[in-house]
Amino acid sequence: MFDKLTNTFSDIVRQLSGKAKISDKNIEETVEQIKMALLEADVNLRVVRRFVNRTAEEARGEKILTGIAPGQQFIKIIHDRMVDLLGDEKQDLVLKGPDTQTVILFCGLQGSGKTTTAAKLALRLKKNGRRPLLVAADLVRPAAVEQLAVLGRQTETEVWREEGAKNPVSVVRNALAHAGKFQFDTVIVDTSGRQQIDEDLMNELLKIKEAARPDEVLLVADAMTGQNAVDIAKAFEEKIGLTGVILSKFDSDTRGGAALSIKSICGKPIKFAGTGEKIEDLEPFYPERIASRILGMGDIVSLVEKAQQTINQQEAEALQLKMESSTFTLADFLDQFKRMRKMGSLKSLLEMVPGLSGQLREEDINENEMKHQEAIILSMTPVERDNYRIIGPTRRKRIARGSGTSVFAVNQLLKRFEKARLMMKKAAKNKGGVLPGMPG
Ligand SMILES: Nc1nc2c(ncn2[C@@H]2O[C@H](COP(=O)(O)OP(=O)(O)O)[C@@H](O)[C@H]2O)c(=O)[nH]1
Ligand SMILES: [Mg+2]
Repeated sequence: MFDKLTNTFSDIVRQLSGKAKISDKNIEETVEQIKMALLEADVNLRVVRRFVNRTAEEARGEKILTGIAPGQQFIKIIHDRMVDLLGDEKQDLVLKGPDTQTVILFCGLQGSGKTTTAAKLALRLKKNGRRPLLVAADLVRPAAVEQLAVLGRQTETEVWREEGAKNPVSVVRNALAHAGKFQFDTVIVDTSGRQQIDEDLMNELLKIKEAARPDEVLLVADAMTGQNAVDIAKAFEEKIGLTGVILSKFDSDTRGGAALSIKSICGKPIKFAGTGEKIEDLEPFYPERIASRILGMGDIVSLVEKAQQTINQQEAEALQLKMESSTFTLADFLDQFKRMRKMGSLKSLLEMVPGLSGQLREEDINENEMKHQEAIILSMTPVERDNYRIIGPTRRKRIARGSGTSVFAVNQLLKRFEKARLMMKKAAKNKGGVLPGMPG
């Protein structure tokens, strides 16, 4: 799933991540690439349009954060839009307390995976300490009841079945009574499907729904059918009313369009994804994780997030001004060290920046050394911090002693500071992003 999409997005991410400047032309070109990729992945046209429009709009309006490469900020925007598309937050099932029954109704077309998924969910709930009862209410397909019985044995879940029954509504009523009497806390109803959506199916489902008063109405949609799955979801939502979707066959080699369109088109969240034929193959659907996977770039996103949390916008702007007017002092340098620390371990931070870690010498990512450098600056007087040029040999000796380091270390720090100053001046000129406090 998503292989091709991931390839395209990885390319886009690679192109953007190094960019020190994002022009309107970059934005146009990128959203055009995204558009093509999404359409090719069979994402609904309306969804694609909305996606690229919002992404471009946000990218144009974004304030450039000092300390973060604009390219990376743009990637973060794409990522966030993608998370939105997939459903924002992970949606849990509504599960009620132990003294009452939670009823979960499964629906969907024939072969979409209802029966298998019902059993998978029962197994999952059992592992979470619940006591589910499976109900065989598919009386249309001859072997359906037997199929559920087999799955019930496999998952050690009791199955409510009625030999020779004709009316699924009465089967469901009896099952509910049984569940109440024997303290099952979750009742999972498997229903029949059809080759395609028809009146009979919808009427039967509506009757079952009326009798079961379900807490969850889950549509099992086959991811392999792409756009068709989206249309089906929309139809079921309109006729029956859903609380969520389970996307089955997520393990298949499909283009992912269904996953990316369903939430926007039918308005209901994907709650689980079926990831294989085995009974354990059901996973909660995490929009965040899947978006990162599609973009192949979870690391950049967490980097930008971390920086956004840490760098106060005002601070950043003040710094930008300083960089531009080259009044960047040792005191600012010290601030930057502190900020880096706040952002977490320097090493882990740098490892998240593609292409950067390789360029750094070991001494640059030595955190111990960073502490020494902080100590050196702390041993300077405010006047010295303001104007590094006055720090001659005598002062260097004093600072070395005060900070418990050596004159050599003080010399090195000053050299590095000069280099950083230079680099920042350059970066400020083209509004480029350098990591705050990155010694050259
Ligand atoms: N690979 C894969 N196959 C699945 C998945 N879910 C269901 N299937 C298969 O799809 C077929 C139809 O499933 P079934 O539960 O009988 O569908 P139903 O007619 O909707 O009840 C079966 O062969 C299942 O093994 C899944 O997540 N991945
Ligand atoms: Mg079935």
